Amino acid sequence: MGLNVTEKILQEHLVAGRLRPGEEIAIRIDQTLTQDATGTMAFLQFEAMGLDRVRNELAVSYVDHNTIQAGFENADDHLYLQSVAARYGVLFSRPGNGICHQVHLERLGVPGKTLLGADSHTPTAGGIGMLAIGAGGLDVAVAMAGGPFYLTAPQVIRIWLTGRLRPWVTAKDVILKVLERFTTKGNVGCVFEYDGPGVATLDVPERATIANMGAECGVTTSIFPSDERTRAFLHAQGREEVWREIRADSDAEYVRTEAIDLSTLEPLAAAPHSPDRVVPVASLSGLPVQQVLVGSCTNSSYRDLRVVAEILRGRKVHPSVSLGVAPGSRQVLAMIAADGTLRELVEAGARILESACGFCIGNSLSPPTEAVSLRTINRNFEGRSGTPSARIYLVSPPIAALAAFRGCVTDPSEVPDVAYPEVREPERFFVDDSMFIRPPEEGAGVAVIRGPNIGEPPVNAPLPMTLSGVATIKVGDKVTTDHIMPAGARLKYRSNIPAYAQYVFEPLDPGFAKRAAAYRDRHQHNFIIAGESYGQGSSREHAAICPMYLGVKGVIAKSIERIHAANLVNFGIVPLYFQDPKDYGRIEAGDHLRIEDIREVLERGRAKVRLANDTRGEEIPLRVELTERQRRIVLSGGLLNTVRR
Ligand code: MIC
Ligand code: SF4
Repeated sequence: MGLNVTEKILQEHLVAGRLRPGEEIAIRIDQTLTQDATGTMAFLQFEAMGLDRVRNELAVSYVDHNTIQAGFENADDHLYLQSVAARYGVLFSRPGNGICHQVHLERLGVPGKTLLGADSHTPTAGGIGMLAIGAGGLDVAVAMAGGPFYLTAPQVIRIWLTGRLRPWVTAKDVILKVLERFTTKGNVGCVFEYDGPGVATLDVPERATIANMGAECGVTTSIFPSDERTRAFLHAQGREEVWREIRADSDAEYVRTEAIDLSTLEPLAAAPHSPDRVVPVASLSGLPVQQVLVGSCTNSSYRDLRVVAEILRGRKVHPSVSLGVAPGSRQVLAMIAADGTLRELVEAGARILESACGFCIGNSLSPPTEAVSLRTINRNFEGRSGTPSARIYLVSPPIAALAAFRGCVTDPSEVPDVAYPEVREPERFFVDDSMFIRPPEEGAGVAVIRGPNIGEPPVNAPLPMTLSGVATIKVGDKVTTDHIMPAGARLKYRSNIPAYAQYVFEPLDPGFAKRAAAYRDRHQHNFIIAGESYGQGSSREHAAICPMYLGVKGVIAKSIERIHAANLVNFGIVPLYFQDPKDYGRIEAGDHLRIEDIREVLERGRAKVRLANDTRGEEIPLRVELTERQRRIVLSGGLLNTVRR
């Protein structure tokens, strides 16, 4: 039987298990990436493992998230990251070099290799045929230590592309179409593999946009074949030597095929407050817009910015709109500066922003109260922009550009006088790797700099015999890690768990942290009760570490997203599932809950456990979905405890 691209790469990297969908496998990780918001914790954990040097092929530490530096905290993190990179043999990408995913695609990604990144959008590198997976920082620390990465052998879904995109329709609309069909939930354990004659019509930056935002569906990763266009991209980046062809065999099998005819797509938008609330742009036509932001790891390539500049050439940003543009990397910035694109943007009235995540993570440019903001980013969760009442729509760069000068959402059919710009892929990208700092051959003598913001990774005690405490919070469906552990203004506490833990569930229940800490101090365990698809979105393991710090011992949910479930295990919190989703209605916040024999259940590998709701005098059956390895981790109170041993 032939293999698909995903299976080929997994096969080459398999160190344990069998490639049968649903079974746990372990793979060797070639490259790792971390960014500053997840990286400080990942490196503190790496240090706790007591090794002298990273052991994987290439470890890169990017600084791109917390570049606002209001207060000393971010700058302290950067110094720590730079020094710890030199100490342990990690390539350091300085602030200003760009957003990790964009830069990795340009300068370091290699078709056919594996990449594990402490960021949910790591699959961006699937645009060049790399098997790139997002994970929590601790899993990445283990990979840097040379350990394998454990995952469920995926169900590979083929997305079969035919036709060619029409003018005004872009890669963003392809992935929005995918989101419309698959939604943000129910795709755990799947991989999207793109194939078909339409693939060759898309260049690498377009493929990267599609692979990037597959993260919103919750899939393990998305991947494109590595073909002649991949080769052309790598050639233009001056690194054709890393190219190799990787295609699915003609008799490869997939669990399912979903076809998309590119030529039938229209411009789409994701409406507030979820990336899967997909509507045609035409249906929003005329909606007044106060802010337009172009950037993020989804849409900040040279092509994306060129399209915006061409549409705006000779036009001015509408007086009621504030337009911001953030080039995804220093390479993109240098290129738009050299060819006049930057000047066109400035002449139109754009605010030029740093090559970093910036507004995408809500650390700046929050829109006004109740404003409509059109953004080319990937997530529009409520409040993520920093303005809870704002309505964020996710759109493509050309749709953003039209709104910027018109002042309202505009379907291209309404402006026949505006020509759709044809942008050619550059034959040569601007290449200058001087913003990467290479580690010295020998790091033992390098001092690691720890400012007052750099804490210790918290340790957890082994799982108690009995869990007994309170349903401290009950939340609904699709609660994201932005709800659990807000970023934006709170992001600067990422290296300081006691400080950051004060904000757990802040957007949903600002009293949660105090309540949970009080129960913890009275030796009560905290439980979180959740609906479907709990922990969507980012990979931030702080959404597990900080609850752990507050004494959360169990999450009882209808379903939990992949990265978050792994993070809970890594920090010794037991993920449990309602056997009957209707039982969700049999627990209310404040109920007293008890699981008598949790240790025994895990030790014996049992798949079921009974939860006593003492407040109501009822018993609720729950499912345990942990592998043998995960049971051991939870029993010992988290991965760091087992790794140390
Ligand atoms: C995000 O887009 O939510 C982030 C910020 O990049 C996160 C990582 C983090 O929380 O640091 C992600 O996507 O994993
Ligand atoms: Fe940065 Fe936004 Fe991409 Fe996350 S989604 S890596 S915050 S640009």
